[in-house]
Amino acid sequence: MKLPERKHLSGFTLIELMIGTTVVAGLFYAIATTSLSASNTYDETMRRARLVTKAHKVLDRISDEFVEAELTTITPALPGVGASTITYRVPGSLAGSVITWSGNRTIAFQTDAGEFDDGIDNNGDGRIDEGVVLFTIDAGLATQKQVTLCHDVRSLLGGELSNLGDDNGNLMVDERGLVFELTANVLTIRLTLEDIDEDGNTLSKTVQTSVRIRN
Ligand SMILES: [Ca+2]
Ligand SMILES: [Ca+2]
Ligand SMILES: [Ca+2]
Ligand SMILES: [Ca+2]
Repeated sequence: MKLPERKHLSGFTLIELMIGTTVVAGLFYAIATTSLSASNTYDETMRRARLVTKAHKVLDRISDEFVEAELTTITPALPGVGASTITYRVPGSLAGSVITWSGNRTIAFQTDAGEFDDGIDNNGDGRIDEGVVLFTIDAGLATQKQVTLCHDVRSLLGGELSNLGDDNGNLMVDERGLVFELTANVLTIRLTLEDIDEDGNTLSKTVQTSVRIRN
């Protein structure tokens, strides 16, 4: 008696199923990784844009001060010397033909609250020796007023390391994240801001502008 032939079953073998599952899982992984990478790139681009916008707003505010400032009152006045503090005066009232000048004004890098210039993150915000841009009106007088124009200023200008050398090639050694440089009647202002995301990644951007001082 002839046994009935075994009917061939269509479908997948176990090995085929395993291979198929692996391929699909790999595809999902590739898609997820690509999406995550694109998302991270987008986030970083947005962070950079926000940091640059913030830095330019501060530079615009500082530049406004020097539209009125008198060249001869600006210190430091030595060409090619960068400083993290600048002092100047602006015209006050006019009595007859005599101009009364304002008290001294200063714009300066100052180490942020709770932070010390010691190479350590004292205030636990993830930044080391970070500073603020401090604007002072009537410096040293009873009428003195101070306004913080910006936080998150990097301890040193972009590309600079604390090593007694000029790492970024601008002829200044270990310069601060805020630098003023006066050459003839052109004032150049450089500012480096830094941002830290929730994973502790640091991002910094440096912007600069130049202002022609009237003389
Ligand atoms: Ca800090
Ligand atoms: Ca510190
Ligand atoms: Ca250096
Ligand atoms: Ca330098």
